[in-house]
Amino acid sequence: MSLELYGHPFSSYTWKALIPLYANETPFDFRSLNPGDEEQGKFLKRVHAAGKFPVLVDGDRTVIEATSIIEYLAVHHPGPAPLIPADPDEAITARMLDRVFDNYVMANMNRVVAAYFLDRDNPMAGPRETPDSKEIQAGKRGLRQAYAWLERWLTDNKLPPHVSIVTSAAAPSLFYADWVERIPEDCPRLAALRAELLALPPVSRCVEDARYFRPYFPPGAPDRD
Ligand SMILES: N[C@@H](CCC(=O)N[C@@H](CS)C(=O)NCC(=O)O)C(=O)O
Repeated sequence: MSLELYGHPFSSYTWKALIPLYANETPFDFRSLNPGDEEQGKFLKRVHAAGKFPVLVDGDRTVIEATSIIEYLAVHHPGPAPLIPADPDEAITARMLDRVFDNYVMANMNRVVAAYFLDRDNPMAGPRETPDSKEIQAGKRGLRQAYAWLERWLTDNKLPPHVSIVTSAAAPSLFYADWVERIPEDCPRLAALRAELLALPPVSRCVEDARYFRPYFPPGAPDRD
């Protein structure tokens, strides 16, 4: 039975699971979720601890959380792209960066986006009349702090040269984060990394498949990328 990935083409965490699947040309069926679909909502509430996506189903095994999905693919559906470095010490660094991109880039980007929703935890509740400017400023401040840390890290270190858990976390988080708070000129290495990531075929495939949904980006999508 083929793998199934439940997600949405415009969702950053869905990209995080799609990038390793595309990079390794792993056969799978994409189950695109429709926001507001009651049946799908029930499914997500049943299988995910917070009703979120992506969700990977492999026969009778269900895996939630994008990081764990990548770990699962590395073990059970390996391919030419070594998603987790074989060297245990390099693997620690890869997992550390995965946490940095999720917790400080993706989370702060999402904080800004959520400031446009009536209920920050429920995008389906609709838009606020006026976005929460305190939340927007806090998210942007967090992004600038994360950018500065990443720039310093990239000055002294190199990323794994292949598509890995780091690429999968970095590409969607930097793609959308730069839309809400532009990577500043004093972070040239980080800006270059974002451009390199967007040029990778598995990443550009996600970008293209999501293009249609850009008008729905709550803070407004810029006319680039
Ligand atoms: N920690 C989760 C986060 C997943 C997540 O936040 N997914 C978003 C889409 S990008 C979602 O499900 N949003 C809908 C909702 O929260 O109801 C992961 O790593 O997979």
